[in-house]
Amino acid sequence: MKRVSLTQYLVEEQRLNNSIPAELRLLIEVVARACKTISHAVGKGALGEVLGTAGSENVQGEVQKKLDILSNEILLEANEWGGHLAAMASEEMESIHPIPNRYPMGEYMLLFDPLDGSSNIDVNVSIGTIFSVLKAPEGMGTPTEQDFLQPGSKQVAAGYAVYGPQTVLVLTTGNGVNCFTLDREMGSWVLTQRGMQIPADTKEFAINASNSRHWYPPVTRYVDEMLAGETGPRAKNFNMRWIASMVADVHRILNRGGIFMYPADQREPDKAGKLRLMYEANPMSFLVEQAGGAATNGKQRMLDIQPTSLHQRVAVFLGSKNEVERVTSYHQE
Ligand code: AHM
Ligand code: MG
Repeated sequence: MKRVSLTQYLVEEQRLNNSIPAELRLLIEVVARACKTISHAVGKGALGEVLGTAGSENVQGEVQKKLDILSNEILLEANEWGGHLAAMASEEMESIHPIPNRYPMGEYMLLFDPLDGSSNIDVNVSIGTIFSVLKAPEGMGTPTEQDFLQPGSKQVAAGYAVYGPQTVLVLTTGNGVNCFTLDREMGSWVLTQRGMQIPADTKEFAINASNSRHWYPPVTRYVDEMLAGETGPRAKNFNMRWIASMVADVHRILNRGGIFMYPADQREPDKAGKLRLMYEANPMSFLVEQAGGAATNGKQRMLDIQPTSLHQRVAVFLGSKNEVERVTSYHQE
């Protein structure tokens, strides 16, 4: 089989569809290279003295793991010098990170969750990096948080890496979804799946069921109906999977379908869910839509939401189209 590298894919995609200008290609290659470095650090585990907590908290009040901080630094350093970016933002940093003056400023803005699935780091379960790329608004001066607050439909690229039994990179630039596998001996990303598609129907769902007593009625109804199985209103049996790393759950769904949910619940009525809109829900929703699936917050299309702050949270329903539409319609009834 002829191997197509990430670079070759990006160059040919630009030639065919004019969708990946040189600066965006550089950006994607730099992010992919950083993911390679993170994958290497993750793979060392205890031998690299990278496990455990760092003794600090991020802006969301969550304990930071050593690898959270290391991954954040790897992505920042990799992306500062190339001249392709105006600013970055991350789950692990309260405010945005403008490109230092000593480097030229580019027209893109990069957001990331450097290491998603933090609770799985120390137990050797798949974790990953999620990223989202926006364009700087026309005429932007010194970048501010406000410049990042664009709806997900404005993303020009999005992707994630999974650090699991294999390290993979899943990418969209708005023209379908492709998967690259890291060849660990060669150190290169090789195209292994073209045009990933999520089937519209599924028998698999993912939700943290330990929160069920706090759910709002539409979510309870939807999950109860699935749990009722063959003799219930859905007249079929469903299976449940929950990895607690969004990257790994979404990767399963892109490969064989399913629905992933992280709803808002009644514990803290003011909190719109757990996951973050700008660097978790939006990039994943872009990928899912590009693969023929759907993504909402229960009420509206995820990618249409106008963000109001960098770290805002959002309820998430994404995956197989017919299931996402069903649970969204329950919220409207
Ligand atoms: P993180 O960004 O701090 O790792 O949190 C996000 C993760 C998601 O990957 C995952 O879907 C969810 O949190 C798991 O939540 P729970 O702890 O309720 O299982
Ligand atoms: Mg995360």
